[in-house]
Amino acid sequence: ETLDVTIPGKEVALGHKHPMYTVLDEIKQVFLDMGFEIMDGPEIELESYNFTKLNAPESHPSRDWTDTFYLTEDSKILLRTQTSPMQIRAMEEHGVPIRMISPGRVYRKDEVDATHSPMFHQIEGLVVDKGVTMADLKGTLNAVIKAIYGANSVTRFRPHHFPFTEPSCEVDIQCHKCGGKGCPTCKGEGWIEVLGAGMVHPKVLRNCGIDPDEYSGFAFGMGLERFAMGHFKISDLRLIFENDERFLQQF
Ligand code: 2NL
Repeated sequence: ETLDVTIPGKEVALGHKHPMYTVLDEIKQVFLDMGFEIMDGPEIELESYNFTKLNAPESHPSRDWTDTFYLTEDSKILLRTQTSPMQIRAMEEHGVPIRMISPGRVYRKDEVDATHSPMFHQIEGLVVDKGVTMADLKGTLNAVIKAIYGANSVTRFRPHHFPFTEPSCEVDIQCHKCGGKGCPTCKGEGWIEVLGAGMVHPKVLRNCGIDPDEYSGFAFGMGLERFAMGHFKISDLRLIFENDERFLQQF
């Protein structure tokens, strides 16, 4: 065990832990208890790992220079827009079976406002083994959500589309404030979106040297700031990054 002295400000002052670390540590523990490994990797990535191997077509809008921070003129090197490239590496290097999560910073060219930042944090997860089905996806994510949001939480799985999973879904929890009737907390919806998920696309498995006729898997992703904001009732995302002592001392 070594101490990484380059990790800044985990304990911002005696007795104060940054809210992002509180939620990160809590979510990591839930997955560790379920037998997942935690893996992290580079924030500077290759275009092939961030997009191509994930089945993002050449024309996909997220590849545009107005959406993604490219570091070279030829658009081959970029700041990762999600932590999935780490999961591609896990499949290629670690091999099957896999149960892992990859938390970390990701970058997108978004204007700063109360709910957007060009740098934010994500946790993605990946399970690959023989015979993994949508039932495993639902069972695992329901268990995770109950561990994080409480045993009484009610979930809803809605069909969605991602290039890297098929089928894909988004997962909502019923608003704990109004019980689904609609209120300011859920913006009148009755439901709050918490994560995106799906069965790993056979092309993505094949791109990583895994035979989709033998193995299947599910993957998911969630934004950590959004979770922290809901957990601590933080109204403006900018507060999380500004390091104002009056904010930090509340945790
Ligand atoms: C979201 C949705 C998602 C994934 C991430 C993934 C990774 C690999 C293969 C397939 Cl290597 N999928 N990741 C899958 C579905 C959803 O994130 O809303 N994120 C904030």
